[in-house]
Amino acid sequence: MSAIPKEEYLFKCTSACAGCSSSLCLRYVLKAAGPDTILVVPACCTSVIQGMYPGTAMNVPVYNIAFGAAAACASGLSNAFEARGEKTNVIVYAGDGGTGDIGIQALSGALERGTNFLYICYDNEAYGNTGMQRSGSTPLGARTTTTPGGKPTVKKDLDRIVEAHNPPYMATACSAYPLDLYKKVKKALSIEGPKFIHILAPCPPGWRYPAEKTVEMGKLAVKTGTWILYEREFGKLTINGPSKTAMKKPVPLEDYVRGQGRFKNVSPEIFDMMRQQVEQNIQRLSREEAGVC
Ligand SMILES: Cc1ncc(C[n+]2csc(CCOP(=O)(O)OP(=O)(O)O)c2C)c(N)n1
Ligand code: SF4
Ligand SMILES: [Mg+2]
Repeated sequence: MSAIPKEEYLFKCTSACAGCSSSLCLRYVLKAAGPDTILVVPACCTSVIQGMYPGTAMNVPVYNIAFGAAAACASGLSNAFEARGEKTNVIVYAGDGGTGDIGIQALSGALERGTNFLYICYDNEAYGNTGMQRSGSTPLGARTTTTPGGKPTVKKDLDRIVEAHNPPYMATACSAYPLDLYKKVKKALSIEGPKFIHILAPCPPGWRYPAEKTVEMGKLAVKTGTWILYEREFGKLTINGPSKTAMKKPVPLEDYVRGQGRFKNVSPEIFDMMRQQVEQNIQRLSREEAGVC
């Protein structure tokens, strides 16, 4: 495994909030992908972070596209590069709203057509760019500007929707484990066809925790089993490093929940439902890895 390259493709001093983990992830994604890459970015925090024309924080070309159209745009680019006999990485970097809600139709189409691209969803569990409204990815009980009493429904299971399309490679990652993310992007780009990586990206203003706790928050998501790191290669599931330990002996969920203002005042009933959901996910993925599902 080669060391992470020193070259930077996302420059310093962007307009990201202090402690923004999605911009940190993008930095590692681009280091893994290298200069022969085009990034497709729909409306989301990243389209602000990239800077305002004629300035830019990006050292690769970026195609900004309408909120729901990233995967369709990437399909066209991928086909165009193929027709010209050029090998360029086509990577979508989109938020959870642009992926699991408004962009799901375009994503489904591109996966089904077998588009040769990498789709990365960085999941801050809300519509961050427009002021932290709830998205389908917002977890049960979380307060957002449109769910001031806590979200009454559970987080949409985007990964199972993607899995139903049988892509050759899909994985989860978390900003608190950048080397794991880096390796997954490298691997994904070495495989032909549609690839999908879902990154949990803690967001200080959205989750309401101090900026300096952003790495700790990601680690707690994984250690409590709330977010499970895995890869599914040609249908075969592998649970990755830190999640192996977490799934056998998870840290109490309270440790993750109590550090976030968005979960303030969650009732004991909702908290029980959150815990049950974590346990169910752990069991489901453990069974799948063991081949007993
Ligand atoms: C059709 C359409 N509806 C609404 C918007 C406004 N809008 C821009 S970004 C955004 C939220 C994006 O949320 P997400 O995809 O989760 O990315 P994040 O901002 O959290 O990074 C919304 C609602 C838009 N640009 N286009
Ligand atoms: S709102 Fe969240 S995801 Fe968006 S720039 Fe700020 S920290 Fe990053
Ligand atoms: Mg979001």
